[in-house]
Amino acid sequence: MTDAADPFAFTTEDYAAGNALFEQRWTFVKGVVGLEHLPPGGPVEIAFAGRSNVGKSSLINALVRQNGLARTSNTPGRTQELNYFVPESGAPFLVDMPGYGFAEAPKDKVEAWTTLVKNYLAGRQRLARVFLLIDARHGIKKVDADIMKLLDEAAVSYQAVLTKSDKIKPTALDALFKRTQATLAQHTAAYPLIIATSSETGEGINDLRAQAALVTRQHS
Ligand SMILES: Nc1nc2c(ncn2[C@@H]2O[C@H](COP(=O)(O)OP(=O)(O)O)[C@@H](O)[C@H]2O)c(=O)[nH]1
Ligand SMILES: [Mg+2]
Repeated sequence: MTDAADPFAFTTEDYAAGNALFEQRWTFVKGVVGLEHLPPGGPVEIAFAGRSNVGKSSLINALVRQNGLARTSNTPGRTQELNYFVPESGAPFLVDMPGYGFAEAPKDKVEAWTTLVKNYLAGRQRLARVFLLIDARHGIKKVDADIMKLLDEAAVSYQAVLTKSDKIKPTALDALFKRTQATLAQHTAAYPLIIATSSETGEGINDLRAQAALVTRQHS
């Protein structure tokens, strides 16, 4: 997916750092229901954002090789907190977020966790990168575009991560890749590299590990 001429290509060292980061034992720190409960400033944070059911929790489990660390579900809207995970080394925090764009839960609940997500994303000083998960079958939706706008305005670096790549044909994935690239080029805070992943097959997981390690190093 990347070649030697690509300034965003990962090096052997990046992959090694990614492996080392995720070979450690990761643990759950806490679930946060309101901004006042956020851990006080500390390690750099990397957040996993995206629509309900896009595969946020599954991706975290794939990265840490610990099924069940982050709770996954077939029922959209199950995660209603910011869930913090930490490796033995103490950094970074990975933050599993409630999904947005899920309309079937009670309205007041949806509003509460949408507010939490937005306030966290726009106002968290230690937040170094948002992995913005996009379902490879669906592409960028209006709710994603709204979040991208919010992140642009808050100048928070975000990076598109395509999920469930095992569910579509390579040609379709290629087309989505190009479409997503064109869209991201118009967004000021979007990091240019897109990573396609599958928590089922492991595609892109080592790239994402390398990326997380790079972000952590750059912000520590
Ligand atoms: N085929 C496939 N299914 C996935 C993948 N990632 C997640 N899923 C499924 O999608 C559903 C939602 O996943 P989950 O991680 O709970 O999504 P979240 O709501 O964004 O945290 C679950 O049934 C997962 O098994 C993937 O890479 N490939
Ligand atoms: Mg989840």
